[in-house]
Order: sequence, then structure tokens, then C-alpha cells
Amino acid sequence: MRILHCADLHIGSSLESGLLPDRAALRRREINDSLSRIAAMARRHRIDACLIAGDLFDTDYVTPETWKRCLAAMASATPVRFLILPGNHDGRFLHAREQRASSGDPADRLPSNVKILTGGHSVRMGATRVFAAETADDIRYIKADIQLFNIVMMHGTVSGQSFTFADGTVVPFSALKNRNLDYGALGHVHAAGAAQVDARLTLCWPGCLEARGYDEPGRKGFIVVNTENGSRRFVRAALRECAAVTCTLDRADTEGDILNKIHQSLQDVAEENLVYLHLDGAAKEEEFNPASLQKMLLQEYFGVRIDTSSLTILGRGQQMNTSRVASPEPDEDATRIWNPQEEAQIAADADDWTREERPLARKITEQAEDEAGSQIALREIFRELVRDAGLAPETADEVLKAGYAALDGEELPL
Ligand SMILES: [Mn+2]
Repeated sequence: MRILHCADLHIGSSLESGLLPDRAALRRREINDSLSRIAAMARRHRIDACLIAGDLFDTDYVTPETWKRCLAAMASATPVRFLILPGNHDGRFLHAREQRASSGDPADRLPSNVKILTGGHSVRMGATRVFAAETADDIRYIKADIQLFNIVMMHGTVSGQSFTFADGTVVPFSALKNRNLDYGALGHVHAAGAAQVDARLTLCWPGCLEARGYDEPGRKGFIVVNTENGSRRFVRAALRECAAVTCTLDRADTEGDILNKIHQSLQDVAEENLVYLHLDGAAKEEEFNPASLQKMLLQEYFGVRIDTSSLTILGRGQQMNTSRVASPEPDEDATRIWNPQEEAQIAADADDWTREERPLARKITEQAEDEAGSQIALREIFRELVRDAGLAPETADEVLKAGYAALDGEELPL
């Protein structure tokens, strides 16, 4: 059986991340479509089940249209099965949907291939069983058959020899050891990683599926697990990643030198990506113009943030240091856990994922030019703005009506 493990899609993210407005709108649409992309990929690659390890949605407020669209995307990927674990962002929403789904009203029923797997429950699929744990008790009550490939889905963080649920409950690894568990499908941490618990159990987290901003650098994608041999592979399948790049300037650099150095340090970054450019060293004030640098790079990349917190800027006669901002953590070792031998072995497998990797740079460009699409995105943004404004329902309705009319180019009834 082949499992696709992803997490933290954060559909509905507001993306106030310093992208240009039109690009933020496009990015929002891409994030909102990410489940459809995963579902289609899973079906194409004959994946048996997709595990979504929490935070499918960015908030507990999921519009009926969004929910419907997600269900339709999953249903259309049948026979792929989807197991969705509630996370800290969408837990209340998913718990409520699960309760409604099991209480019998046909209107609330989920597609037959979709299950919201809440803590304490499990699903058996052939020789594989998937448990969901949302509390320490859920872990305690897991009874994993030694014969099966046993997966536990959890939403939280690993540090040292313990796992911490998103609500802060700490579970020492000893509680997970010798429980016949094979694979921990984790979510919550936004950069990929893994930890070995015992000879049998590895906890893995793919990180968020897409880079939503400059604080989410590194490789983005999901993990494919083969339950027959326990092998796993990280598939780098995000539409856009954020490349965190450091470039060191020198006080002797001219403006031209600075541009050359920066271009050189960015030469491996694909144009569809976001760039977090961390500058250090020193630059003369008259040779260094961050605003025009930003402008230039925005024509070359999807998004750019320039961090000068470690750069000493030498003014005429004086020396100043701009305020220090924490730079994002590098995650170069994020995928060190994928044993290269295993990876080679799976790559040689009948199934070829490479064509999914770094996928749609060209298609994105086409999408960006799709005007109808950006109209829809504008409506989505507007609806969310109104929603977040905390207006009385009648007022919100009025505002929405007026706004939609304006977007359609109609006269406003003032
Ligand atoms: Mn989370």
C-alpha cells in the first residue's frame, strides 16, 4: 500500500506576507487549490490513501463553498482514500463536521472515500491501520497489531526525546516505544523533519505543503510511504518555495559589485519562487539602495524580502546598524532523514514522481494572466475582509452586495 502523507495546507490563509497585492491574490488561490492538486496527483500515482496530518484549513471558519470544493476534490480522486486529522487551526471545525457526518443527516454525509479521523479512532486498510491521537490518553489506548503496518497521526512538535501536542501536552518517547507502531504521520511544524523513536517507529513530518511566506523557507512537499517495506520518500511538489539566501557584501563594493554578488547568490533560485535575501557584511550607504534592489528583484522573482538586520551600512562619516530582526531558521537538514539509499530505491520504483517535482512554473504564469480567475480571487479576499471586520450580519450583507457590485463594474446604490 502506498500512502501520501501531507500536512498544514492552511487553506484560507490570508497571506499578509509582503507580496504585491495581485501576487498575494494569486498565491491565495494556489493555496486554496492545493488539496485539489494533491488529490489529482494521488490519483495519477495510484496512491491508496492520503493522510492529512492537521491544519488542512487555516481557521475554524471555513466557508461552505470551500468545504464543498474540498469534498468534491477528494471525491473525484476515488478510489484514493483521505484521512483528515484535526489540527490546532481547524480542530473545532473538523470535529463539528465529523459529528454531523456521523449523526446521520444525509446532507452532512462525507464522500465515502473521506474520513475525518479524530483522536482515539482508527481505520484499517488491508494490512495497514491508521490511528489518530489528539491526547496522551489516545496514545495510551492504541492497540496496534504486531502483524500490521501501524501508523499514528498526530499534530505537534518533536523536541529531544518527546513529542508535544499543539495544545502543549508533552508525551515522552517512552510512551510510543514498543507499541508496534511503524510510522508517525505528524503535522504542525512547517519545515520537514523526522525522529527515530525505536527500531520500528519513525516520526516524520513533511512540513507545510506550500511556502506561504518568507518564514517558511526550504523544500516543500509531501512524503510517500510504502507500507510493504516501510520506505519513504520526500516529494518536492510545492508550486512555490521560499529560498533563503545569504549574501555577504563588502565595504569596498560598488553598486555594480553588489548587484553582481546578489545575482550570483540567487543563480539557483527559480523565478516562480519567493526569495528571502539575507544580507550581511558591510555596504557603503551611497552604493546600496535597498528600494531599487527590491524593485529589480521583484521583476525576477515572485516575491522578495530583503533582510538587512546583519548588514552594517556605512554612511558618510558615520556607521549605523539597522534594527535586528530574527531571520528564518535554515532547514538544510530538513530532508536529511530521507535515507538516500531508500530514496534511490523508491525512485527506481515503477512510479516516477520526478515529473511532479517543481511542477507548474509555466502553468502558473498562464494562470496569472487569467483575468476571470483573479476576479474570483478578489471576491474571496473581499469576502474575507468583510468577514473579519466583525460587522453585524445585516451590515455585512449590505457591504458584500455593494462590494460585489463594484467588482462587477456596476453603479453603487448610494
Ligand atoms: Mn498546527
